[in-house]
Amino acid sequence: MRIDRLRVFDVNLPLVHGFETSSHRKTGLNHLLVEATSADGLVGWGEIATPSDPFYGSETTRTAWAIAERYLVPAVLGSTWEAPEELEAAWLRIRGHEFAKAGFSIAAWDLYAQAGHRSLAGALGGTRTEVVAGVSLGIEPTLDELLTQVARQVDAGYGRVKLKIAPGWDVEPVRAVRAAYPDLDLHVDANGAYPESDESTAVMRALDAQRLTMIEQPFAPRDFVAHARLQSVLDTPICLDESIVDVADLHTMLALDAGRVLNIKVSRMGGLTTARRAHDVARDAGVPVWCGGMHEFGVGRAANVALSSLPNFTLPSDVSGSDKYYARDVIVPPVIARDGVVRVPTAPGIGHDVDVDWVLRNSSRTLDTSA
Ligand code: OSB
Ligand code: MG
Repeated sequence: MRIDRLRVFDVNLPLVHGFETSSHRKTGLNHLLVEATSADGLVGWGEIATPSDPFYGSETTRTAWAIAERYLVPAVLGSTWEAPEELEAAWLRIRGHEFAKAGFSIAAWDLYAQAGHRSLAGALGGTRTEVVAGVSLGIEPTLDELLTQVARQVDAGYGRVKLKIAPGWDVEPVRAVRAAYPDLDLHVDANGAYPESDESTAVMRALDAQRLTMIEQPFAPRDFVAHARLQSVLDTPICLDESIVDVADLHTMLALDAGRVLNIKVSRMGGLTTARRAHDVARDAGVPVWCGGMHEFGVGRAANVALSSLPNFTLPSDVSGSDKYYARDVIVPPVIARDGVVRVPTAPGIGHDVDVDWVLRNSSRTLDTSA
């Protein structure tokens, strides 16, 4: 395989419903789409689903664009490879910038699957024909508005709901949702917003009594020891998200018992190869995983669906239907969830067509490079 042409599109789409986390609120997303054309005319797609601001991780849309233009496009263009991990070796010496790398990794995997006449899920080793989707709900201005959002998603058929929490918006909203839905598969995500303190421990113990499936990333990403100390006094599993950017981080989590569930994000782990490796390591350690989302457009969302078809993705993934986020997605058909379940495509590659006209109409700039 050789990639002879790369295009990177700087795409903006408005969100159907604004989303607030512990760090900030957003009403639209600005992701980069990567189109890779092989020497024999196959076209693969990837997505760089970085937030615009460096509040989730250190990357931004602008840093991703700069790294893509200066390092990743030159590394990828014209190089010859058999399997995606060989192509990824071309950027091994670039430290960090996992979201930027993930966009090129997904495009390479899409090409690789198409060349083998296989679905992306099949190429990755996926075994499920459908995956269970959950929704992630942001912080709402009032409890009533939160309950309205939960009701909307439960009525739409989703059986798992994750609530964003932050200091001042935690025990009370969780109790309210739990009281209204005693049997709902419910969990919380703090995005690292809590300091390690007696007060935070008291909040987490109160949440521990709410029968949550997990408490995601309560403390700062690099603070594995704080997570281990908290896990030792909680029954509810801690799930790590931001803390785990490579397989070494996962080994640290396992060695310290700093978490008992892993959220695998293709973007955060620098692409599908590392994401799959993390799945295997977690499986061997008996740690369940699920696929987290970054509000991906359809290209990244389709990659998440394919990854979620691997056997150890035993918890619902953030692969809700495109319509939860976007009035019109960049792929045709969009990702569709019925009764909270998404079918895994069987067509070659990501299994959806990219609506290039819609991509172009929503792009503020395009990088177009040929070998
Ligand atoms: O922590 O999972 C997170 C979105 C932006 C930044 C961080 C996170 C999220 C989500 C999105 O929760 C979930 C989704 O894509 O449905
Ligand atoms: Mg998270």
